Parts: sequence; structure tokens; C-alpha cells
Amino acid sequence: MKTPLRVAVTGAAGQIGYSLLFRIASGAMFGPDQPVILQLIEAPIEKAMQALQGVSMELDDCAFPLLKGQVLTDDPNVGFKDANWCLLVGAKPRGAGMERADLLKDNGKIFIGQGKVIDAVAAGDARVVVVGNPANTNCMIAASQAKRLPSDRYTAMVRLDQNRAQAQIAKKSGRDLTDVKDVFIYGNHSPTMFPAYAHATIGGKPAAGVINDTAWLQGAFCETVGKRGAAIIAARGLSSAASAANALVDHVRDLRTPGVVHSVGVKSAGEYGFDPEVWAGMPVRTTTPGSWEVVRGYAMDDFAKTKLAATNKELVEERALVVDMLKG
Ligand code: NAX
Repeated sequence: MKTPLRVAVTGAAGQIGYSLLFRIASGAMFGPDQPVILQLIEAPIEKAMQALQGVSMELDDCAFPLLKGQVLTDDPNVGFKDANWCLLVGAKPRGAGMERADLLKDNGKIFIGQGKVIDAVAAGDARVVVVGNPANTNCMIAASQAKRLPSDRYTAMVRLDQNRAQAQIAKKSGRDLTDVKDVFIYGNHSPTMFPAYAHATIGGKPAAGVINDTAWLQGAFCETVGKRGAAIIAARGLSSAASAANALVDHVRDLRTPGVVHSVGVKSAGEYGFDPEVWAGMPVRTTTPGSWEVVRGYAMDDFAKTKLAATNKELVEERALVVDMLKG
């Protein structure tokens, strides 16, 4: 029997948490022979902690053979202790009439605090994945507090956008989803992100040639993928949760599977023109479990370059809004 992995999840009693925890405990994220201990962290609010108790009871009631323990806490020092994976899902939602700058600053405080604690108490091999929005900038903030853990341990989730793009291309072409490969997301997890279609293939042939509709690829496709979150809120009355949890399962599983190329928000080293201070979605290849390298050299045409510049600009602006907080 393998040693259990300690998996810390913030926002564990939230919508995404309710879909996510059961997938982790069932083995979908770390494999069918990898036991886990769930370290569930909620905000220090009575209602949230009470809801977490309910989720924990349901986890018990699933009798998952791989679930070897649960920790329920509102103290990050307890929740992140010795954690091998820190999944930062919890964040403050944007309230009515709230400015984007205020949202960034409010969440900035949460991710500075959690970043400090993770660096102090998590396992030496800890990996951190940020889902809570604005995910790329929150990831940059958490990583900025690290003195011990290197910055390549911190990734932001853009996988939901990749999955959305793959599904749209499959639908448009009328082909099976598994025929669609190499659709990667560049930039921010926001409507500015760029779902690059030029290198995608369908059944081994260039997707753009199979679809043969540049206006759709540059227009409706980019728009649908970029604004999918808002469309789901409009239809469901709630933001995407099950698909977000599923994307996080994909993100972590693929980050542990050498050879897989997938879209991940990582610290830029200037690839594809991204500012070196921001965390940008890019195609990465998993090298060893939990480690990755950016896949460089995908050629970008003028349309792609314009989209990359726009999403980079937004990331730089987000960083500028919180940069003073990073120093304190
Ligand atoms: P919910 O509001 O349902 O749940 C969030 C939970 O986080 C709540 O239970 C809250 O009490 C908790 N929380 C707040 N502050 C906390 C803190 N300091 N420590 C621990 N827990 C804390 O939101 P949910 O729908 O689950 O979404 C969570 C986050 O994911 C949001 O920021 C959302 O915008 C973001 N998303 C990111 C996506 C991505 O692709 N990167 C897609 C889905 C989702 O929109």
C-alpha cells in the first residue's frame, strides 16, 4: 500500500468543492492505487464550517477505500500542514457593484496569507494549484510569498478553457471529441484568453482545414470559449462547478503524467511574448510527476499575436493593481 498523499483543498464546502472532493477520494485525480488524506479548509465562518461537516459526513458515507482520513479546519496552518498538493479553490466572489480592483485586492489578501502559510508548513514536494479567481493573478500572488518552494510549483488552472475549446471544435466538425487534439489556451483565465486553434488537429489533420471556416474560428469559437462561464451563469443561475472540478482533476492528473502536453497557467519566462512577471496559460509538457516545461515554438500568425498581446496586457494590468501588496 502506498503512503497516502495529503491533499489540502480550500473552499471545500463551496460549489466546486462539492463536485471535487468525491472525485479525489474515488481515485480519479491521483489514480486507483493512491490513498489520500483530505485536508479541508474553509473560511472562518460558522455556516461554512457547518456545511463542511455535512460534506465530510457524505464523504464518510461513500466508504471510499482510498480515503484514509479527513481534516476539517478553518486554520490554514493546520490545513496545509505537510500537504503534498494544495488546491486553492476558495476565493471571495465578485459582489454586486464591486470593482475589479477591489476584488483583486480582497482576494490578494487571502492568497498572500495562504501563500505564506503553504511555504512555511506544506510538504517539501508541495505543488500548488490555484482555481479561485482571478486565478492567474492569485497564483502569482501566492507564489510571491514563497521563500522555500520554487515558483514552478505554482500553477493556475486554465484547463476548463481547454476542455471547452476541444468540445466546441468537436461539435462544429461533427467529429468525436477524442479525434480533436492539441487545442491549447494562452493567457488569462478570463474572456481575453486565446484558444489557439491553428495547431489543433482533427483525426491527425489541421483542424482549421477540416472546419474550413476562419470567420467561425476567429469569431464565434473564441467568443464562445471566452464567455462560456458567463453563459453558464445565465443559464443555470450558478457558475460552472462540476466542469471546473473535472478540469482540476484533469489538470492534476496530467501534471503527474510524464509526456502529456496540456494547458497550464505558469510563470512566464517571456515565451510567446508574455511579460516575465505574470502567470500565463501556455502549453506545457509534463516532464516528471509534478514538473513541466513550456512547449515553445508554436508559430503565431497576426491574429494570434493580437490576441496574445491583449491577454498579456490584462495580466500586466492585474499585476499592477496588486503589486504594492506583494512587498508588505
Ligand atoms: P463558492 O462560493 O461556491 O465556494 C467558495 C468557497 O470558498 C466558500 O465555501 C467560501 O466559504 C470559501 N472561502 C472563501 N474564502 C476562503 C478562505 N480564505 N479560505 C478557505 N475557504 C474560503 O465558489 P465556487 O463556485 O466553488 O468557485 C470557487 C472559485 O473558483 C471562485 O473564485 C470562482 O470564480 C473560481 N472558478 C475558477 C475557474 C477556473 O477555471 N479557474 C472556473 C470555475 C470557477 O468560476
